[in-house]
Amino acid sequence: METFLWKELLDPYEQAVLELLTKFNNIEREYKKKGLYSPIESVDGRVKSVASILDKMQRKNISFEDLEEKVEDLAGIRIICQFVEDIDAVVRLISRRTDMEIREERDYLTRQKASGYRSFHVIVWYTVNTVGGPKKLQVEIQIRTMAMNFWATTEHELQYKYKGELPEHVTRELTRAADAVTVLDDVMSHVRSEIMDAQTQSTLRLNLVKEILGNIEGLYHAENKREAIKVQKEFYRIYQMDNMDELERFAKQLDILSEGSRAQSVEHIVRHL
Ligand code: 0O2
Repeated sequence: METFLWKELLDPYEQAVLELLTKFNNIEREYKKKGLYSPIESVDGRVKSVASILDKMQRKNISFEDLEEKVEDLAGIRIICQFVEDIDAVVRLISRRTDMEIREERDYLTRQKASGYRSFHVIVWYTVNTVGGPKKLQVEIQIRTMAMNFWATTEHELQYKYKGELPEHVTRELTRAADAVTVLDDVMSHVRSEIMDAQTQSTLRLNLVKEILGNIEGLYHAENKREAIKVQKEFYRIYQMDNMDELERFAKQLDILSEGSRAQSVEHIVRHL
């Protein structure tokens, strides 16, 4: 039998995971920068270990020739959401992208697995550009809530501990826990709009503070040090009031002041040309 070059096979998958992690993290950042609620809470990714690939090949009777086609999760991305509703938003987001093409969707939310497992899987085609040219490969994206992830991680560990032969009492407890997860996600859905509101407010506040600090720094560099120190003192006072309206009013006034200061700087430069 020929030597099987695992590293050669898995390197493009490693690249795909790294690229997709960056892309999904950027989506999250973009939402937050705009002061919007992000349906993506966190992202994780991995290339399947050789041991786990071999196990799956054996379990499903997959040959080395069929490996890349039939083991669809050589590259795996896991997207964690806060609420069940966000899962749908993430799937829609993926379907609109031009850099990945959905091959298959597996809905284990409406069709929960017998184990109690709930998650939404999307298998996508994704192209990586390697030094050897472009390579189109499959990536499995698992999308689930934090509660579903807690259950799946625990169950996975227990499966490992008991080598896939879970004792009856453990299976029973896992079923109870899976039901509790469904209830928890359902309850959380009811407070979703309130939590989303709180998060949007907090992001808006963070962005506003960033803008204010940027303007104060601008004033300082525009030869207006004394003014900048005065404004900064006033900012600390307003900040302590913990009142968003006051903070917004202050930011608007500072904007006007900064505009004026910028105009003066330009005038100053023009005069000295
Ligand atoms: P690992 O270690 O996570 O890579 P199957 O035939 O059900 O085993 P299939 O047909 O490859 O799996 O596709 P499916 O059902 O979409 O499952 C792919 C992955 O989903 C699994 O990969 C798990 O990560 C996760 N998953 C599926 N079912 C369960 C479950 O009952 N419990 C937990 N904890 N995870 C599950 P692997 O290769 O099995 O494992």
